[in-house]
Amino acid sequence: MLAKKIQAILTFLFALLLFGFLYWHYHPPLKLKKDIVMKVTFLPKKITTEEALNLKITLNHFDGQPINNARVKLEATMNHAGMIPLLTDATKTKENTYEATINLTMKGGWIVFINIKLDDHQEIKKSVHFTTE
Ligand SMILES: [Cu+2]
Repeated sequence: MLAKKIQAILTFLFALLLFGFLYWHYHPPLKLKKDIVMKVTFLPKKITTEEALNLKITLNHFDGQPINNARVKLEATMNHAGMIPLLTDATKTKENTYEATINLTMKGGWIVFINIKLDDHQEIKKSVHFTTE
């Protein structure tokens, strides 16, 4: 009886592992355009509906040269239907750095899409997931 239970648990864990593996392969980390390095950091570390989320995006070329005239737009949407997405533009705050503040007003899973347009018309898109408490 116990052996059967253990077998069931092991089968479940194996299925979970397999699913995780497939998920990873179908959603590989987004490859950015050649020569561009994007870093996304955010505050606060614990995201709640009471405190605004501050996102900081830095853009550089691979050789370290800053990218200073990008246009950075953010779209925050929840992982369920029926919500109006929140749109905002990030402001350039210093060399290579773009910042935006978003109020994630509902508890649950959020996806923030970061859309970047470079002055050579290249576009970069990346999404970041957050969970508000
Ligand atoms: Cu919602």
